[in-house]
Amino acid sequence: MLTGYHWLYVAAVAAVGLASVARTAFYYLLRYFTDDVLGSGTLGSGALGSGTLGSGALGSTTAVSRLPWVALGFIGLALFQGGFSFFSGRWAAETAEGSTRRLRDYLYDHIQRLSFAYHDKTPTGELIQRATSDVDALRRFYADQAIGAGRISLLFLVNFTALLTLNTRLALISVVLIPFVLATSVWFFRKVSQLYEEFQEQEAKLSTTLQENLSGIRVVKAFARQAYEKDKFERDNFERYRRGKRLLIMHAVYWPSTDILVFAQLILGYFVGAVMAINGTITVGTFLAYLGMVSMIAWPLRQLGRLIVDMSTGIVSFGRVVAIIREDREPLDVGQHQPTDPLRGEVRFEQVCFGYEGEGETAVILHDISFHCQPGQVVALIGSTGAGKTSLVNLLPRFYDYSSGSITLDGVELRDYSRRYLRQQMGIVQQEPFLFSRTIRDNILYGVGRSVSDAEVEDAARAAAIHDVILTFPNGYNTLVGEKGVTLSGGQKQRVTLARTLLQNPRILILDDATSSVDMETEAVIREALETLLPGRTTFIIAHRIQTVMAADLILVMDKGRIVQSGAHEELMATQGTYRRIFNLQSQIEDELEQDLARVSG
Ligand code: M5T
Ligand code: MG
Repeated sequence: MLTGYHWLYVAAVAAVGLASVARTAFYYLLRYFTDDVLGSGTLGSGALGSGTLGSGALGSTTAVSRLPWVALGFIGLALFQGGFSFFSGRWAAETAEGSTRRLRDYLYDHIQRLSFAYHDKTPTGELIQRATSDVDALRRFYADQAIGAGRISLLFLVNFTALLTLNTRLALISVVLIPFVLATSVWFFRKVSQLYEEFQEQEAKLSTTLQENLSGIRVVKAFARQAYEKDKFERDNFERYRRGKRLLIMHAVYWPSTDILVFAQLILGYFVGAVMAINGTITVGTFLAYLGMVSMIAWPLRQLGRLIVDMSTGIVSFGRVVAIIREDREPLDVGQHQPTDPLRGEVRFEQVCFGYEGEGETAVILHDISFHCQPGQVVALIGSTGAGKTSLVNLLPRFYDYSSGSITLDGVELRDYSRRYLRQQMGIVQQEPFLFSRTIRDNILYGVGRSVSDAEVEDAARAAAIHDVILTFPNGYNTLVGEKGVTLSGGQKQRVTLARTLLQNPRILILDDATSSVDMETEAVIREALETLLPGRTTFIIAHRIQTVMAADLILVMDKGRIVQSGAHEELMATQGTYRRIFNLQSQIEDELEQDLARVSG
């Protein structure tokens, strides 16, 4: 996670260590100043008293003449400490910000490379939460907690060593209760980890609710469900508050409970020290020095415990982020078959079965699908909703992989092609059109890997019967789509995505209900344009209108995941079955419509 920042981080910890050494040296200098320069000798000349700052060099001079040196020493140490603190802070910040920036970039890239199946089962809000809040917890971990823990550990080591040199027995007595402080910290660490995890889960749920309700705001309003959604949100939010409070209380309980231990530790030390001083085992000066020094190890240690507890958030978040990173990416470039010739577009399905991965058992959605189409043919799929038409065409670009049977493209098994190649060769207009909040031109140009002239963009738009509409927008092709620009109608959106796909000039064209929101007249215009564009490319058209599918070379009638009829229009009309029923139904409705129109105008 710190790749590339390891050494900077080590430097940051080292700098903070040097700064804390300088801090301790500061006290030594203070002692030297008090004992040897002022000559009061209050603290005696125990192990600490002399020698720290090479008193030899200063030894022969008078007390007054030493003053400037001591002053210089203080200034030097202050500069030393300040400088190293600064560098430590700077480097730690750079590590934290830099590595989390990279982590965020990586995470985004990783998320967009995960499979369709993963995205089907993972709520968007959950991913947003992990890519933002959890990454931020990691940043805090590196910027404050880890470095703080390093600093305090060093401080403890330096001061404890000093204490050992003062009086070993006293030093050991001063830390007997420390294991309990640490054990308490570990207990709190576990508790807080668990509570924090629950809190993050709830927060992710809340982001999911928020994200979903905002995307679906039109539905919420249309059904006047604001009150219901508000209650739902409030419930989720209250749960978040409850868990957040529990977490904070747990943090709050930490200080007083360790306070008791630390005070007990201090009092024990003071007591034993006092007894030793009274017995004459140690001098009063040493006792006084001890009083100062022991607090320098007890309080930081308690703070260390607190930092360990805080670090739990970073560690939990780390786990949450890693859980995403562990997910396998959808391999884009894996495929044994490296086609050299341009794709012809012959497609053969043989007894293909497929089901979406779900919790537990996978329900079969497509049963024994078999058909064959020559290069350049038009295959139409028609059938009731939920019959599996979208699922069938989704197998072609390998959005999902079929579970049994075989699909071949130009005679090669689909699994042997890389996904990237397939997706480059296939243009798909998806059933639910999606446009980005960019200009119309950018939306049409999306995914076109070559430089394209304006004329080409306009030709594609003309073929999709959207060119004239675009010209009526305030800025024509440069009009922004979405929240900051125009809102397109369903049919307009479909036609923009159609133009986008046509511009891609794919060898295999997949139109999933691409003209369902377009009126019949416009559809006829599109159909005409497509006819001039289609030659040479295999096309799959999913539609509900017979007129759209009539001209296809092969019509597949689907029902409940099976192909119930297949053939060309004339063949299907000649046999009793679903197709003829749909045809008769639709023509009947049209006839009635025409009669109605005739009556109105006549
Ligand atoms: C067929 C299920 C869906 C339905 C069946 C796209 C999709 C579908 N399904 C999933 O479980 N996950 C998915 O991502 O599969 O659905 P379809 O293939 O979308 O049917 P269709 O395209 O023929 O229907 P329509 O309404 O688009 O004409 O049971 O739950
Ligand atoms: Mg569909």
